[in-house]
Amino acid sequence: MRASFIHVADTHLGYEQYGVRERFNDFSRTFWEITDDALKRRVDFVVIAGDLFNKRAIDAQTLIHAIEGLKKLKANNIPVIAIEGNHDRSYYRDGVSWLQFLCYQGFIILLAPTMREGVPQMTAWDSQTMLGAYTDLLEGRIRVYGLPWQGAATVRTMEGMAQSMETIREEEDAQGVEYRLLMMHTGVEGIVARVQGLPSMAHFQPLHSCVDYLALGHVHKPYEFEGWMYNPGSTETCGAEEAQWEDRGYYYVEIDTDTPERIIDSERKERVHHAEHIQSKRRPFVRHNLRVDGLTEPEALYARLEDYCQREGISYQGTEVQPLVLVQLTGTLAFDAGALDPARMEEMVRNYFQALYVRIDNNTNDQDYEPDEGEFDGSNRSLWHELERRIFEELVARDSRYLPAKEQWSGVVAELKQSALEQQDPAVIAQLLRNKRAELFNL
Ligand SMILES: [Mn+2]
Repeated sequence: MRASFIHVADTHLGYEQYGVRERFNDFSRTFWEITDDALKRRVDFVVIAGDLFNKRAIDAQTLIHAIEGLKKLKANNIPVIAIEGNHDRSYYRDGVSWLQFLCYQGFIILLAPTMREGVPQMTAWDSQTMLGAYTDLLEGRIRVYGLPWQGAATVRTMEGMAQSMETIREEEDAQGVEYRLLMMHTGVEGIVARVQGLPSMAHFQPLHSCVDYLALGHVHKPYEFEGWMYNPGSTETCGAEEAQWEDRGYYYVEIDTDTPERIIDSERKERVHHAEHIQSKRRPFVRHNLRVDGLTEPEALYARLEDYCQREGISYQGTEVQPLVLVQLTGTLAFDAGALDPARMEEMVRNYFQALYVRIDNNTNDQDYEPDEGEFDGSNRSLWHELERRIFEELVARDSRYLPAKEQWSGVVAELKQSALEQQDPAVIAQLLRNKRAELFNL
C-alpha cells in the first residue's frame, strides 16, 4: 500500500496578534499555503492535530478563512481529520463547537472517542453522532485515531488508549489495517521549559507498538523522535519566543508498506513511512536585544539603535516583505528610563525595516536605591531635613546627566517639594524647574 498525507497542527486561525489586522490574515495565508500544497502534492488525506483555531469563540471572518482552505480539499475528495486542541476545545455549556460545525458541514472528520471511566472506547467515527475513536481510509488499510486535548487526564487517557488499541489489534489485522496513525494534542515534557505538566517520554512508550505515526500538536517548537513521534510546530509565529524556532511548519509523509526501503531514512529509524518536515511560509519576525549598559544619555541609546537598524534593516528596504520587529532594551540604564522617547525609537525601527509592527520593550534593570545605613538616627527629627537632602542627592546622582551638579539638583528637588506643599500654582512650579534646568545645564 502506498499513500501520502500532510500533518499540521497549531495553525491558530483568527489570531489578531498585537491587534494588527494584517496579522489575522497572516495566520490564514499560512494555512492556505499548506492546503494548496496538499492539493499540489495530491495527498490522500490531511490531519490537523489540534488548535486549528486560536480560541473557541471565533468570529465569522475566521470561519470563512478556515472554510476557504478546507473547501478546496473537500472539492478534491481529500479527507481532513481533526481533533480539538486546548485552544479550540468546546465546553459542554457551549453546546456545539465551531469544529463540530465544520464537521457537520462535511469539511472535517472530528475524532473524539467516547470515554468510559477514563478509557477511550474503540468505536468507529459516526457521522450522525460526530463521535468515534477512529476513521478508516484507503479502503480500510489506514486507520486514523484521534484523541482531543485531555488536560490533567492526559497520562491516564494515554494508558487507556494503549490498552484499548492492543485489545483490538488482532481484529484490526484480520480486517486488513496496515497502517495506524494516532493524533494527539499533547507533547513531551521538557521540550519547552515554559510548557509544563506534559507526559514524559516514558509515558509515550506503551503507544509505540500500537501506532506507526504519532501526530502531535500543542508544543509550538518542532521535534521528532525515533521515527514515529512527530510534532510540526506552529505554522505562524504566535509569540515572540517562537521566532527562534525557524524550522516550524508541517510534515509531508509518504507511506509504503510493501517496499518501504524505497522511501525510508533508516538513520531516523523510519519503518514504513518517510516524513519530510517543511518550513511554513510566514511573515519574518525579527527580535533584537539592545544592551544599554554604559550608555549615559538617550542620544547614545538612539545612536546604538540606529546602528543596529542600519545593519539589519537594510535587507527589508525596497522589498514587499514587512517584518515584525521587537526590540528589547536590556542591561542597566545610567539614566532615568522616562527620558527615553519610545515613539522616536519605534519610528526609527519602522523606517529602516519597513516594518508592519514595531515594539520596544524596556526590560532594563533599575539601579536599586540603598541608602547608607547607620549614619542617621531617624528618630531624631532635627536631622530629617539633612537626611532628605542626602537622599535627593543620591537619587539624582544615579542619572549620569544630573551627576555633575548633584548637590545643586538636590536643592532644586527640595525646593520643588516645598513649593508643592505650599500649594503653589503648578505653572509657577514648572517655570521654576525650567529656570533651574536652563541654569544648571547652561542652556
Ligand atoms: Mn497551540
